[in-house]
Amino acid sequence: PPHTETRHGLPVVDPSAAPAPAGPLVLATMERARTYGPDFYQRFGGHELLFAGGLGLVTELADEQRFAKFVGPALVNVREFAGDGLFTAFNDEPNWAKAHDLLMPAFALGSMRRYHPVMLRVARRLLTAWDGHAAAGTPVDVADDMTRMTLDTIGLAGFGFDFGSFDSDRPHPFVGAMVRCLTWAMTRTGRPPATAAGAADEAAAADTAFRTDAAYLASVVDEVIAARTAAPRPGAKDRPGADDRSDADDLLGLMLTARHPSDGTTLDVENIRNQVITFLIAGHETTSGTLAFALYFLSQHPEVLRAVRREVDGLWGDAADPEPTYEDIGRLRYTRQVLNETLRLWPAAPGFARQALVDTVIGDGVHLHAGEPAFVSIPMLHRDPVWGDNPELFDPSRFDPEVEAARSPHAFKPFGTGERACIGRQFALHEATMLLGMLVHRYRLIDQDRYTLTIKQTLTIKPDGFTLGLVPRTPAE
Ligand code: MNH
Repeated sequence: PPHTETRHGLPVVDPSAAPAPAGPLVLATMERARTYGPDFYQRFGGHELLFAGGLGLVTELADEQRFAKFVGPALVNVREFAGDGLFTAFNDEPNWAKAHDLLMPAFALGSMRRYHPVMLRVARRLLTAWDGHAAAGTPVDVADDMTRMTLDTIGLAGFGFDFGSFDSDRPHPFVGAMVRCLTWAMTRTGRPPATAAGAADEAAAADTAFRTDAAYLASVVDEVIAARTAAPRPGAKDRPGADDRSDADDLLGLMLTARHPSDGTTLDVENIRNQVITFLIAGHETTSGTLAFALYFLSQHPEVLRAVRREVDGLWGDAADPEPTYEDIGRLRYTRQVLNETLRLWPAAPGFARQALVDTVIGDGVHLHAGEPAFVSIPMLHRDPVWGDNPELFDPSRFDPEVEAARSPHAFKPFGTGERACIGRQFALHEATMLLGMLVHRYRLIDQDRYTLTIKQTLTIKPDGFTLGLVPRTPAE
């Protein structure tokens, strides 16, 4: 590594001396880790933040006795539109534990049985759209269509609300407003000082645009809640946006009616609004990115694609329109390994932050004082030497059960860690495994533009400008 100052034996990277490479933040962090090593400090203004990407430090940061989630500057910015929703709540905010307890049952593995029919219904919307492209010989914009699918799925499965994303050539306006809000949250903290020429005006304009977008997101939330709480009246199911499901044990039903055993109260109105916005965003944005990356990897790895085909053909044979059952999804083991390997190389949410609860020492003499944050770079953790000497190679056999069992459980953290880890993991994996299986069963995926992977980052990452050609397949092919 280049000569630098050190702190507790780790390099201190000073952006004024070594400017961040241009491009997405996640790539800049990876580039730094390749230059200075997986663990380093980065100077920001007057302080230094630890970036951890090696298995040793990350294992210690995962210790819930000494560390907890840190709601850092970017998430504090997200609080401007998601408030004390689960993802952005502070650890000691009572609404976090309350909502966590009330909503956990909706995410237990068994609950996926309930969501399965809705997920299948939305997956079929995507197939219908893609059949049209296959017939017309036009390519599909992969990330856009994955976003349509996952947004409609969380809307219908969680809230009985239909975004109808496949009825339009443009993504639902919710998506654009959300992407701009997330980008605002990510970039707000690193803005040039207001004294720089034009900077104050630019910042004010960005904030005004943000307020407009945030108000729009809030209006969608109102619509979602109103569609449920408005007194049922004849023809209610014909209202735009309203779905015809009347049972109330989905996410929104729990939010509105479940009472916490400790004090018998439900979530308060403001918190429900924050949870709805949180789940509409967290429930689709990362799953769609993961699916888009998985299709990219499949298009580049014919031998892996063949293995997925063998698996889905074994279940569905040459059925023109298979009807995947809930149990089928658990049988798609190799398909799930493909998703895990995708999440290893390009974890859609590429980092999370931890905070020391006590003065402590990690690794080889790295002191952290109580309250001090550290940022975990998931893509670097997922390229640690524990993954072998060719970590860039896409190889789903890394997740063969016996291989996985022999590896540290801390080597793979695409869903974060500890009690603040992702609540929607089973939901995402069920939805994504089913869709990937159905797509591979139905189409040959043609990389007709010889796509080179480029990453686009909002807070989460996606392949940018990735398109595929589709040819209907007969399962013998
Ligand atoms: Mn999800 C937290 C990644 C799908 C809802 N999610 C997290 C965290 C990561 C994450 C990482 C922890 C962040 C942190 O420590 O600051 N989530 C993912 C990925 C996928 C995903 C990679 C898909 C693939 N997440 C989903 C889905 C839902 C969801 C689907 C909802 C249906 N996630 C959440 C919520 C939290 C979260 C809610 C916050 C949980 C908490 O803090 O209690």
